[in-house]
Amino acid sequence: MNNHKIVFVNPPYERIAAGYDFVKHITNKSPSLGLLYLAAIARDKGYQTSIIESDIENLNSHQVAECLITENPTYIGITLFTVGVWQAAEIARIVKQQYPNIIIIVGGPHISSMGLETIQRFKAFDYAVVNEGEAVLPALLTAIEQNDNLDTVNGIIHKVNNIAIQTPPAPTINDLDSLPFPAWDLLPNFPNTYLPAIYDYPQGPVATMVASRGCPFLCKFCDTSTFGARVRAYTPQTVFQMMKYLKQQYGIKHIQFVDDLFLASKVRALELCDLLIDNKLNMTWSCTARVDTVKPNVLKRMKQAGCWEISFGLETGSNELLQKMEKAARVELSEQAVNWTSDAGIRSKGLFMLGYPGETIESIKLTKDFVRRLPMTTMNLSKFTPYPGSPIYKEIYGTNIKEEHWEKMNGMNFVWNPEGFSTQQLDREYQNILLSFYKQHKIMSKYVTMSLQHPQHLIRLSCFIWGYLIAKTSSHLKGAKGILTENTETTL
Ligand code: B12
Ligand code: SF4
Repeated sequence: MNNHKIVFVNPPYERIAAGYDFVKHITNKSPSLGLLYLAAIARDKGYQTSIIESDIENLNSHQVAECLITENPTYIGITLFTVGVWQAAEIARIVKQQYPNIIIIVGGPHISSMGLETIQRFKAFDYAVVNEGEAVLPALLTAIEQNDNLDTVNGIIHKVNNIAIQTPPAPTINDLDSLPFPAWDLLPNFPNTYLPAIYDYPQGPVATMVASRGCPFLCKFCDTSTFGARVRAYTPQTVFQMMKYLKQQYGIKHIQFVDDLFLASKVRALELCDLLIDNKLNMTWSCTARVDTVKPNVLKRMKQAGCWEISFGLETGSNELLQKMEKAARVELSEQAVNWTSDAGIRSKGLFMLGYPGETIESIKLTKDFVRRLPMTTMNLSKFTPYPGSPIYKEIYGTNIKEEHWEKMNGMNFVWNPEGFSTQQLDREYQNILLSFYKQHKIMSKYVTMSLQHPQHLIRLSCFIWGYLIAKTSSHLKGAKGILTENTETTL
């Protein structure tokens, strides 16, 4: 053990849009897996390590700063999604006011795409780690402690005379099996308070895992900067061992794989299925998949191995828009994949997007028809957001950093509108698409059945309905005709 303390922070951020408070009862409460890996590495290197999960622990930025001031660690490591940058900067500012010598290091998806601009802009962030952190963070800490030349540490951003300087990228980690297991034991109240969205698992407790990193595709709305294009994977044996560990150590019953491309290799996926079946692990799990990677024989085996739900990035019912997004999939292929999944007895969750450049009244209509045709159990609709790091960001904003939009970049706000649409119009269509799916009799009865099967779901569902009714009434009283948003200006 060395004398240094490091506290990792997942900062608070607005998960939802104004007027949608009730949604928090059904949203995902997953911890930052990235911080769990980094905490495990730091602990192995002898650092005293802890984690603050601000939202899940219900802490605002001032409360997080207070905890950090009480702890007074040598280092603070903050993970940054674009949506969390401002609040993280506020935490860093308050901490630095009290203890200017605490070293604040940031990393995460936002830094992998916009690190240099962010470090230059926010003075309280001392260093940044770009892309994967497991090898670079210890190298940075050693260099700081030994007063080495920081230019020799690849994959970081540091400051010289207040000018941010980025060193060449560090190599990606090839052998995922060499990493320690994420430090779930450092999470406050794990696993009980880390539940995903209400209907995303049959039975808790739940944990998230990755079986691979990286994605070679370039869908224009997607930010793949952290892990890059090369897919690297755990061996199926290690994935199995990790699942078994979670079950034995914490009683985890359901795993959510959050890889970009869980089915990148069918051989690996089938090998994992065989291990799960042969060893009767008896856990359920869910994953994401591209529609062009599923086949009936693989789906059948996945079902036998406990696969409960697959999330597909279906995006829209318009082939023209899919083409504009540079998605390889087409509507017909998506339909086939969801049908095969349903035939195999696995639930499908469709991930859709509204307001992508080129969206028209016609494409919205195609999406409404499409969602009603598909045998999905759940659909998520996000409001198109040009995230830094996505190819579309550069097309829309060029090299501008557009920081005033960052706090709204959670998929629940329209920060950019396609030609011919006001935000209010898009918000109305947003509700219409969701309602055209969820108001179907077959879907409502599925949800009633699921709620009756799991009392935990029933409690959260009641909170959601109660909140929804209050929000809807208040929206009517304010003259917004039931549109659940307080932010009706057109933001361009
Ligand atoms: C699981 C997941 C979630 C989960 C959990 C989020 C969480 N707190 O980690 C949930 C469902 C809650 C979620 C929500 C959102 N997500 Co999300 N999510 C993912 C997903 C699929 C995997 C993340 C993951 O666990 N990766 C594995 C771990 C090991 O990697 P990691 O966390 O990035 O950490 C590594 C490095 O980034 C770095 N690092 C990270 N933090 C730090 C800190 C320090 C100090 C250092 C040194 C290094 C470092 O080192 C880590 C280890 O190598 C990614 C896609 C992807 N491929 O990453 C999208 C992704 C991160 N999500 C994204 C977005 C936009 C969101 C939302 C904002 C909106 C939305 N529509 O979903 C919301 C809400 C924001 C939030 N913070 O919760 C974008 C982020 C883009 C951006 N620039 O902000 C991504 C990249 C998707 C995409 N391709 O566009 N998400
Ligand atoms: S949407 Fe999926 S397939 Fe497309 S680039 Fe992102 S992670 Fe890869």
